[in-house]
Amino acid sequence: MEYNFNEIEQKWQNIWEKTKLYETSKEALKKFYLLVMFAYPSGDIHMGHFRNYSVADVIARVKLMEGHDLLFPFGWDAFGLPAEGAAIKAGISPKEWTLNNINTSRNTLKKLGIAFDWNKEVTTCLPDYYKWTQWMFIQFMKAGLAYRKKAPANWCGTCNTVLANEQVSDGKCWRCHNEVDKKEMEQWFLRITDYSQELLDGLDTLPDWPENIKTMQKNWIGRSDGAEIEFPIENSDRKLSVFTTRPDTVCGVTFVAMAPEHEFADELTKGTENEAAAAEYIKQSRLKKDIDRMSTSTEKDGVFTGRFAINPFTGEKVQIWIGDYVLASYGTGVVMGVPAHDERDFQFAKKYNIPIKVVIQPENEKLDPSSMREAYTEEGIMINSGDFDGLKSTEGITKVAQAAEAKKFGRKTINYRLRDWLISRQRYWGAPIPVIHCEKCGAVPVSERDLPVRLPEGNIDLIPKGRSPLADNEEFMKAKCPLCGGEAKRDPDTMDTFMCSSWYFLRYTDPHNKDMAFDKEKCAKWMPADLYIGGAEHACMHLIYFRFFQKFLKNRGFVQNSEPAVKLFNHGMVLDDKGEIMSKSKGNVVSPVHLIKEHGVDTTRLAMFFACPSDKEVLWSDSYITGVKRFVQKFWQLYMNESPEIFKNRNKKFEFMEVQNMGKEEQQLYIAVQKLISRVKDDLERFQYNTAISALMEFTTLVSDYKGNKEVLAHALTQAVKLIAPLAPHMAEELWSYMGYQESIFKASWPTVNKNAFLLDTVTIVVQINGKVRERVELTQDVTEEEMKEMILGMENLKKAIGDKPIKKMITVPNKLVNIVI
Ligand code: ANZ
Ligand code: ZN
Ligand code: ZN
Repeated sequence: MEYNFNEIEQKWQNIWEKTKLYETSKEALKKFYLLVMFAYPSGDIHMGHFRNYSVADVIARVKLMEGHDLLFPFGWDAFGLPAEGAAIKAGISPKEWTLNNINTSRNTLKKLGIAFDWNKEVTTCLPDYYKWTQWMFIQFMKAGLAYRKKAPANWCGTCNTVLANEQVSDGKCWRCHNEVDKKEMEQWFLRITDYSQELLDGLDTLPDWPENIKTMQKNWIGRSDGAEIEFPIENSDRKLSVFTTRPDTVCGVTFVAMAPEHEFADELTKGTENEAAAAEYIKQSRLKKDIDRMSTSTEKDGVFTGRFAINPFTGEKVQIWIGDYVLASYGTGVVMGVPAHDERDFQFAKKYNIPIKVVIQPENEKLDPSSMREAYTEEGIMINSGDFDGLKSTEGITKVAQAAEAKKFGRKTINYRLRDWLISRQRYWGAPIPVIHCEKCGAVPVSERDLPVRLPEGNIDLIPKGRSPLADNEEFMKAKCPLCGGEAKRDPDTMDTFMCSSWYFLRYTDPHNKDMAFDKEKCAKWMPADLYIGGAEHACMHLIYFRFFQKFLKNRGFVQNSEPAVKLFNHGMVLDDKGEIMSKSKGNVVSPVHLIKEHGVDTTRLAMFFACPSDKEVLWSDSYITGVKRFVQKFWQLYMNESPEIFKNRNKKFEFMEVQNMGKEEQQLYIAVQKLISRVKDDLERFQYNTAISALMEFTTLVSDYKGNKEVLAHALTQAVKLIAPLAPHMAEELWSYMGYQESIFKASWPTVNKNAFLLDTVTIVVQINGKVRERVELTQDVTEEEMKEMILGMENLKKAIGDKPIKKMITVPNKLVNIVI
């Protein structure tokens, strides 16, 4: 009576499909929206996908058994560069390549038995989807949140396209890991910075998001509270405005430094003897990378402008420098240099012999500028600061900012590190930007009824040339201006694919709508997602962008919630047996397909779950299968050993009295079942599937040895099969039908614990006085230490034995022993 997974798994997958078991109900009365990050179809499904989607599948099945209306959809993040690479290499179109991969992957996912509602599938590269991505872009335009700007953009020469800031880490491209350069280009930006504060505030409303993700987002948004202070320029009516988080140090300013890109930089040096040197310096530093410019380890250099600024607080004259450690795009692009209290300023001053003036004194040390080795950046007491002397520096921050404001040469300000989102890509395989450029009217959005702007198919030369392949497609480029009707040109660029993935979860709620991106009511029924499962690598990209879209759409009245997902769970990665991340580009991908052929879906997924908790990395090795396979067979056998007859009375509920009066063996099994229910439920909720499986394994051994009556056995087996159902759905269905049920086990109710049974779960506790055994007491398991002490000290013969001698201490070993020292 072997568990014949081949036949059984196929059989149930067919039945599930035929009975539409996973089709989302229309009611959404007790809704649960389970969202998994959709997939990039780069080939077939690999172990990483298999793990993530199976982890989610367990929750989906629990939710079904809890009686929820479940929305558990899937889709494809189908635009993007790899399709172009493959197309150039293999000579098939990006569309064909992508759709082939989608078909293969979908088939595999179906074989893996994941409970997706395939009716809800979305594919971002198809016109019925990208039409609405374009519509989204137009909404941003209408709201004034999409704008065009010529700006130095992050340029990846390998991918031949620009990148958003979020897509560059440590100066490298997120996709190909090659170094990123700068290139001046006209680009579309979305004004995500308008949402900096909302994006930050929202994080505080998400207690069920992992702390590390929230911290990463906070740092990425990077709010800095500080002040702007204006320094008049000597012999000029202009002023240099600086942004500082330390206004308390303003009297220690000994120079002002501006970014080489600053608009005054050229002008300031005109006619001074430093003009030529400054011009050369400006040219050189524009070539440098931001990452090198910002780093504290590289040497800071700069050039003196020959000009001076006046410190508005002290009237002191300070040199104006151009220094490329000052970034043009942050704050005002100018810093007040306080060498005594800022490390970069310190290094700069040392290098160029600029004076150092101490204005913050530590409590028990006297700083001497001539012997300082590094800046003193901590708090302290203000000195050399006129009226502010004696104040704590922390108070000084506010006081100085207030004073600047009162005297009208400054104000409190908040700066964010977050930059606007650059969304133009000079690539073919993306959603065309729905804009027409007219010489008379400028950049005009395509009218909504003309959407989608279709991506041309057929003969497109994809070999990268540094501009969009669409730019050379005359037929595509030619357009009529929607405003004046004149000859005009389309925007040749496509949108960052992160645009497509920023709203797919909304489309799932109404995926077939031809007239709208989604119906507001339908969306409101399901949103927000109750649980979002996906990788942590998206912390500062997708997971910020999708929150931004949601907030924007909320402000425009299209959605009701301001956060898209209530709870976020990051699953761990699957690594190969050498500890490397499995990825197609590394060529170390293990396919789940051969595993399920050989061992079945249920065994493979149990093995994967059993390896470790779902948020941890798993080093995959086929050896995990062996142990689990034995367990599956043993579990199966428990049921096969019994005739289906014993399940006749399977729905029996046991009253407390009945349990109390059972034989010892029956009672033990009954209590073990209750414990199992409580443990498995708890473990699954915390994504600790591994310990849930151990509990089921222990339980299986217990039942194998059980020789008591069949009524309690039937109860035990009925509960156990329900508990294993989310983890091993095919086997559970087969056993359920063996037990005589007509309907799917996923329509059965999720077990509840009979907690009363725990009252019968006693242990014998040995009570000692000064190390000598005096008494044995029966107590219910797991009473607290306090309860245990109280009960024991209340016992008559122990009271007598202790008499009036004071108790020095009580040593307790839970569920075993109490020693009273008198
Ligand atoms: C004077 C000062 C004195 C500063 C001191 C710090 C310590 P965060 O916290 O990251 O916002 N800064 C301002 N604009 C800059 C720019 N465009 N490029 C490079 N650095 C810039 O950092 C704010 C601090 O970074 C500001 O406060 C400024 O230096 C510098 F004892 O002003 B501070
Ligand atoms: Zn790249
Ligand atoms: Zn026009």
